Amino acid sequence: MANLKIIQGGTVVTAEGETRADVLIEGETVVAVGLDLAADGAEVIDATGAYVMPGGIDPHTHMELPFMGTVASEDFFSGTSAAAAGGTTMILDFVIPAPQQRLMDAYKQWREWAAKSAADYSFHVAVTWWDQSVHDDMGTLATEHGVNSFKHFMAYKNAIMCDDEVLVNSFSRARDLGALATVHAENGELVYKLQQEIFDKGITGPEGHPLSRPPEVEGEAANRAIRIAEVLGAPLYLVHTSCIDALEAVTRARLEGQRVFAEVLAQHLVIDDSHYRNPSWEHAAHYVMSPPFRSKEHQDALWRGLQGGMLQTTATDHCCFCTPQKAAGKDDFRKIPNGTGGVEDRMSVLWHHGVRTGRLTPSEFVAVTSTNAAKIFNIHPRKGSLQPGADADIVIWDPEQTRTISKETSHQNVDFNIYEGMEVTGGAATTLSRGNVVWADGELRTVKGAGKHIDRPCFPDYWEGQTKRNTLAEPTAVDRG
Ligand code: URQ
Ligand code: ZN
Ligand code: ZN
Repeated sequence: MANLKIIQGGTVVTAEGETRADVLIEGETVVAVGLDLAADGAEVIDATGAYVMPGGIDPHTHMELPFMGTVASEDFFSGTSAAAAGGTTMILDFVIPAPQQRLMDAYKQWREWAAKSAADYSFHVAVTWWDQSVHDDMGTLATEHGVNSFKHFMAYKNAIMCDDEVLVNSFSRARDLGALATVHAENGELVYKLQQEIFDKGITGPEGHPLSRPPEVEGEAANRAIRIAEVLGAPLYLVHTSCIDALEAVTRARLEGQRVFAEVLAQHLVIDDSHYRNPSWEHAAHYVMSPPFRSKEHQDALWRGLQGGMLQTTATDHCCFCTPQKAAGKDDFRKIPNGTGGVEDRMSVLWHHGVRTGRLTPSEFVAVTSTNAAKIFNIHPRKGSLQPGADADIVIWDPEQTRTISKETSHQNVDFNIYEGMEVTGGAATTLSRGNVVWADGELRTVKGAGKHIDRPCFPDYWEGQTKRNTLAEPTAVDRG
């Protein structure tokens, strides 16, 4: 038998429940989960006193993203390595074509960048403009390259922002392909106008950023995207839902049976907007991301949304810019590259603030950090599960491991940590990527290029149950003789 490993003595936790069991791995694949497994000659990995869970899936990262005149400081190797140190074994990143750039050309570029990844990855592809070639490339990507999700930025006017015409064309195309439309929901026209007004008032520092993107701006876009998707019968996924206004739009739609999914970032659950008024410009600038951090009542609502199933996935939107890069906006907050890190800390932050507070059970933790994303993006049970036949992407989770998050001890390639000083209990003791140990004993053992691209098939049959707008009876012509 090929190289056998057995993870012994742990409590296996999946989205379905938890049980004392061992996990037998042959090569890159889980072959058995249970007790008294035949494991002659297997390497034993001791998990006594620990949980054994599917490795985390982060459905929203931006490694080495060219953005706002610079390039994110985390690349695909360092980013997937930092992820492994935190228990995450797969990322879903984004191909973001420039307007007028062929989607296929951008896709090939990102595939080249991602080849250095240490663990598995896949890509959402952004639609940032529209013509027949975009329509055609979406088809090629969906049928030949395992892309089943297409992203739309409703923010970032004069850059990658989609207007309603693009949304309508692209949502329809995604629906017809059996692919999922996803959105960054902020009204980019309102942001642009508010930025101008705030800057003209002489507010040039990072405190101007949240003022130009209030929750209403996200709520409007979330509702608009949801309504467009409803009329077209297109399933929809909202990334980084950050506020009550957007959560209410998602909740209304889901309660009416519309197929809408929503994601929340770990940082939006535990960090508030007070950082924007920090006396240090650099400190405040490192919290400039979009949507911005919100006041406390929004965090409480997001936790309730996560607990109540209105938010299904957690992510990080890991998009790092070092202090000198952030300084591009020293005199104008509109020029501060938007983005924060967190790919290494997501799972510990969610365990500490979610499971240890009683908000989430360990099974719910697995669902929102791994399994739900695998199901929504159609790679379950290969990913996001621990059943025989699954990839052996596994984290041995030490529920008592306590650490203080700091840029000094972080493996992320960025000179700031948004969770700096936060003490968290619960962390990855050992992480395996397709059966290979990539993190153990506090040491990274990642190998550049060992990660694989994961194809995500479309959902042809998925769309049959789509809700159409109730008033949209089947259109018929009038016979006027
Ligand atoms: O908007 C995004 O998701 C990318 C450009 C990362 N930056 C951010 O501020 N969220
Ligand atoms: Zn975004
Ligand atoms: Zn993003």
